[in-house]
Amino acid sequence: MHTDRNTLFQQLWDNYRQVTPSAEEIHRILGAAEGQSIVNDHIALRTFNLAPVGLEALAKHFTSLGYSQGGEYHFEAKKLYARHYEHPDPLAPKVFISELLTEQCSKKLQAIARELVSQVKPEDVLADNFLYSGRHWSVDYATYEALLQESEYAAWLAAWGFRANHFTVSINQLSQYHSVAKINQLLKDNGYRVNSSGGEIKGSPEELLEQSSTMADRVPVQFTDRTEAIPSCFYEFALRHPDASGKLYPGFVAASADKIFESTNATG
Ligand code: OOG
Ligand code: NI
Repeated sequence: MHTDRNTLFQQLWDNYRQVTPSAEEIHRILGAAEGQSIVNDHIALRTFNLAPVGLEALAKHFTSLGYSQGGEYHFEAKKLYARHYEHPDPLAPKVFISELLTEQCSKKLQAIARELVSQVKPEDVLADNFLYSGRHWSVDYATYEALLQESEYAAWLAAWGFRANHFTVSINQLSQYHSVAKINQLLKDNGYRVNSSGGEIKGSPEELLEQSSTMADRVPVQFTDRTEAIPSCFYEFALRHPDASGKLYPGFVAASADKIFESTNATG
C-alpha cells in the first residue's frame, strides 16, 4: 500500500496516459488554454467480485490513505455494484470502484473469471503498485471475444487488468470553460469523439452532477496468441453543483454512471 496519496495518483496517471494518448493531449490543450494545472475530480477502477481482488481489496489502498466510503450504486442490467470513496481533503480526487457480480453471469463467464483471478497472487494485491499493475493473467483473443458477447466490462477487465480506466477533469476548477457543453465543443473541435450514450451531457444541475466523456482510445493489446487494437481508457469531465447546505455534491449519479461505463464500448 502507498503511504503517500500524491505518489499513488501520479503512478496511476503515468500508467493511464501510456494507453490513453488522447487524455494526455486533451490535458495539454486544456492546461494551455487555462494557463493553470488541471484538477482531477475522480478516477474509476474495475474488478471482479472474486477473492482476492474484490471491491473491498481495491478500496483498502484508499482507506489506508484516509479515504472513507461514500455512496453505493447498483447497475442491474450490467450486473455491477459500485461504491465511491472520498477524502476529508477537498482537493483529493474521489474514487469510484465497481465490481462485476459474477454469480449473476453465465456459467461460462464465471468459469473464465475464476480462471483469470486464480492467477493473481494474493500478496500482489497488497503491493504498492497493485492498482496500476495491469493484467495478472494470460488471456487469448478468443476468450476476450467470448467475454465481449456477454459483458463489455468483463472483456475490458480481462484485457486490461488493474488500472485507472479514466481520470476526470474538474470543470469546477477551470477558469475558461464553465460548462460541460463548452468542453464537449472543445473536444469535437479537436477531433475527439464524445460518448453520446444517453446524450452527450449526462446528469443535470438538479442531480448536482453533470458529466461527459470521450470514447476510449483504441490501442494494441498483446493477447497470448495475437495482438489486437481494442478500446483502452477514456477521459471524463465533471461539473459538481452545491447541495442545500452549499457544499459541492461529492457523490455520483447512477443513471449517468451507467452511460459513462459505455465509454469503453467499441462502437458509440
Ligand atoms: C465507471 C463509470 C462511472 C462516473 O463518473 O459516473 C463513472 C467505469 O467506467 O468504470 O466513472
Ligand atoms: Ni467517472
